[in-house]
Amino acid sequence: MKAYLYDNAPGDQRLPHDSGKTVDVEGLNKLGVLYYRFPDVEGVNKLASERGYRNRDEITVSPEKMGAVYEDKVKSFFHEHLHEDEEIRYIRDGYGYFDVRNKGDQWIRIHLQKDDLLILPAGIYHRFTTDETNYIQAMRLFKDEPKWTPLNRSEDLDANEHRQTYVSQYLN
Ligand code: KMT
Ligand code: NI
Repeated sequence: MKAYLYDNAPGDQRLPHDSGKTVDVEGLNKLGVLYYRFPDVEGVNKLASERGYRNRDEITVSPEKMGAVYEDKVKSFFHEHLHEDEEIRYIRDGYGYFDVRNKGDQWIRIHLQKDDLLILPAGIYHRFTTDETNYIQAMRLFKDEPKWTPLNRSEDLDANEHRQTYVSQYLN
């Protein structure tokens, strides 16, 4: 895992966009973003049972797996959104970027690789993209029914109760 401020330069979303300004794990934690490294799935099982995550699936994002819709999928994952639940991803193979908004509404880019596990709190604005390798395999953890509904950023959404809870807990 490596995290840094996004440079906002033009160019493909899959390029590193590294401003050179590093963000450490503590900086992520202040935003409610939790990072773990689990070399085997035992650690994930323990975390899942502690947090009440009873279900999981695996997704592969790559042109090989997705075919013609790959480019569209990658673009859609990159729309800024939030969820009303935590988003937990455990990387099984490959690489990907999760971008999250910080206190000043700047993007922090988090580069994940195999064995990294990331928890995004409910209500945080974020987006995802593959990197230049165009390949990631990830485990998605969920409590009951999969509920991935992305709510795209808008002024109206700032009034959402999950957003408000997040803001009052982490951005004040
Ligand atoms: C997300 O939340 O955008 C995704 O699930 C993308 C694939 S998981 C690496
Ligand atoms: Ni999401």
